Amino acid sequence: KWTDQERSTVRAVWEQINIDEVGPEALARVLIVYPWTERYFGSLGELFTASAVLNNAKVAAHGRVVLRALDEAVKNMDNIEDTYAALSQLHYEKLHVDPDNFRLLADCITITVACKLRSAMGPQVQATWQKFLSAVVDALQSQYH
Ligand code: ZNH
Repeated sequence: KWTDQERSTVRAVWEQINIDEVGPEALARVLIVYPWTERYFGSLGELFTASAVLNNAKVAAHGRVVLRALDEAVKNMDNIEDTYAALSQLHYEKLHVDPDNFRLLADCITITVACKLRSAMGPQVQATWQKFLSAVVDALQSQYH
């Protein structure tokens, strides 16, 4: 389902991503733009303002966890669904995350990456990257029923 071109594009984008930067920034962005996502992070503290979100160490730490998990998908592009089966189940059964939020976060990841790669992320690269994240989103939803 992936062409060689798509595989190498996803790998090339991934190699340029600094997890410690993109993870915290993307998660902060989703919390700022879609404030209702805060409800899942009751333990994060008081995220009332953008600067509170951006300066929250737990947001940063969790952002890194989420981005690190993407590495698994990059390494298992042909089997993303199985790779994330347990993670999907966790979000469904235990965390009760509304699955619509996965796409919101995926979009925030793309925006954050685009802001860093700039011209290196042309339309073709962006389309392939979004197709990849779309497969990730589908996989995270796979155990919802
Ligand atoms: Zn999530 C958790 C991944 C999205 C919410 N996550 C988590 C983890 C991981 C993840 C890896 C850890 C697990 C364990 O510990 O075992 N996520 C992820 C990914 C994604 C996501 C990859 C996409 C892309 N999440 C999400 C969203 C949300 C969430 C969208 C909401 C809104 N998560 C969450 C929570 C948690 C998690 C709440 C838990 C945290 C703590 O720490 O507690």
